[in-house]
Amino acid sequence: MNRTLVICKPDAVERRLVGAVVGRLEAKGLGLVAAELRTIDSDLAARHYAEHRGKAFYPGLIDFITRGPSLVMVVHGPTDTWRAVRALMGATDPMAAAPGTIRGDLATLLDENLVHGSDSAESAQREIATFFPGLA
Ligand code: 3AN
Repeated sequence: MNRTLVICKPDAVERRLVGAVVGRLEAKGLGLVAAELRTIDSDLAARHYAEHRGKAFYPGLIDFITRGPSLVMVVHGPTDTWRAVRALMGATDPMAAAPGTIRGDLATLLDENLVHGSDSAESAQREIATFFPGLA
């Protein structure tokens, strides 16, 4: 799978870090296929985060991702693009994320960790279809 879904979440837009995130993807050599500034509604958020439903942090996660615009993107690369994006993002918890990664360099909070990237080829395919049905 040479495409993956990336979201610069509302905290990235609020903190004016969208350019830094896109810059890191582009500096790596990945390209944009689609990009849209969009406020994710609660239906779409529930579909996207279905795997976390029922967890203690789920309501906060939905409130957060819907609180303002996100930059939703499809990114392409030579192969396994999702893997390259995950490496650039760093660990889910920014305090554990390695320096040099987006989260390691630019974030501190687990629930405001700037970016989302699909975590497998299957997730990439599903998430691209969810956010950009015309591209699937
Ligand atoms: P990632 O964003 O690295 O793919 P996921 O899919 O496990 O991580 O989690 C989605 C989002 O849910 C995370 N970005 C984070 O904001 C939130 N999250 C995950 N685990 C926790 C947790 N234990 N406590 C609070 N928020 C969490």
